[in-house]
Amino acid sequence: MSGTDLEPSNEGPEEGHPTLDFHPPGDHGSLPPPPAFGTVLDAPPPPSAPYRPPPARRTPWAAIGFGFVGMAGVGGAVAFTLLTDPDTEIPAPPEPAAAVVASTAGAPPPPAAPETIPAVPDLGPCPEGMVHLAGGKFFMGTDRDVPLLAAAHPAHQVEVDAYCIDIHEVSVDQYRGCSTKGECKRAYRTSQWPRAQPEHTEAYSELCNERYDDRGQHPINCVTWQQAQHYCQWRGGRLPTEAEWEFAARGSDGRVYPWGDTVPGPTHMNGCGAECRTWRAAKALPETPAMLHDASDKFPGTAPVGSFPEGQTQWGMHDVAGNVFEWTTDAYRPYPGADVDEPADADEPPDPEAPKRRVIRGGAFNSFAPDHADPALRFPQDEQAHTHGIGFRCASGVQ
Ligand SMILES: [Ca+2]
Repeated sequence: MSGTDLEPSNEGPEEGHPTLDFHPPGDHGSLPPPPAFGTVLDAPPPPSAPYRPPPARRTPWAAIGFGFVGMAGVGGAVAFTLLTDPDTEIPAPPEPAAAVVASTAGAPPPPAAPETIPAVPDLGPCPEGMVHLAGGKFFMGTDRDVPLLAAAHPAHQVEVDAYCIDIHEVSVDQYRGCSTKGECKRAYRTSQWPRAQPEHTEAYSELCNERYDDRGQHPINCVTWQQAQHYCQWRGGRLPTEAEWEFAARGSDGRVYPWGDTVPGPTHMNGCGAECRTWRAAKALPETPAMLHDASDKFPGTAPVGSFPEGQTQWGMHDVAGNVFEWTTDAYRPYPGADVDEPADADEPPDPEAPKRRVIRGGAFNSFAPDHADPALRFPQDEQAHTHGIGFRCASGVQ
């Protein structure tokens, strides 16, 4: 994942909980740190990284009148219900993808998930910049016997209702549209997380995009869960639930990656390729234990959103895998039947005011293994953390 986060802890993986030994963006005790912005890199920006502006606005955000509290409550309740509904014994095949998307605008259904042909986002009844998903059933999580995915065990059937979700990760310019008006707190210029070492914090803070004036189209990062949630509320929405995020990334057809079954390459996502190793060497950092691929994706740090069109989802969402991890609204809770010894932050804590760990999804620019691109990947991160490897996208109910 992001070089900093999904790296194993300094102590190494603990037996029985291999997945949870990886920390979300911010930790870099032993693994490949993410490329830093502002650093002289060996590779120039990719030529084919044009930011594709969202389709024509159909419905103004303000007109949605979406009540965050109500929606969050419903979404949370739905997610909780789904996550506590042990359907692990239902090995039935997922519902056909056709049941997922439906356009109320009469537009034709999206293409059958071609892996290289960019999909045309279906706005449906959603605001500008968001795609409409009609909802459907899918198997959330995975049964793949991969340590990195242990927290995503087991796969269990979940059904989500219709919702809208951002086509792109929220950009620096978009976030500043709120923070410069005093409506949102400015993003941090330092990267911080619970187990961050001082020397790491200093190095990785270079990656906080708020520091730069020429990163407007890059994803905003170094924001806490509350900052992300507040921004989405300001727009009239909320952060997506885990179930909504994974459904949007994978759909119902059981594909392995957001774009299909093709193993991640340098044109699918902003992950950790050769450019990652070069950057680390230039920083005199420990060599990354692995690379997503041997080629360079040309971005040792974040890339402008929408720079990897081949990696978009069947419904036209970009950067679901890679670039930055994304906050979801849910507090961490092991899936029913999961063999992990982790507390469920979704449960009522002894101290109601105590910060919870929220689930982050999607991997980041320092993701060094194909499994990081599996939509089932999930990590708990302290909601007060603000790291270089975590950004977000917003969701909302359908008007
Ligand atoms: Ca992402």
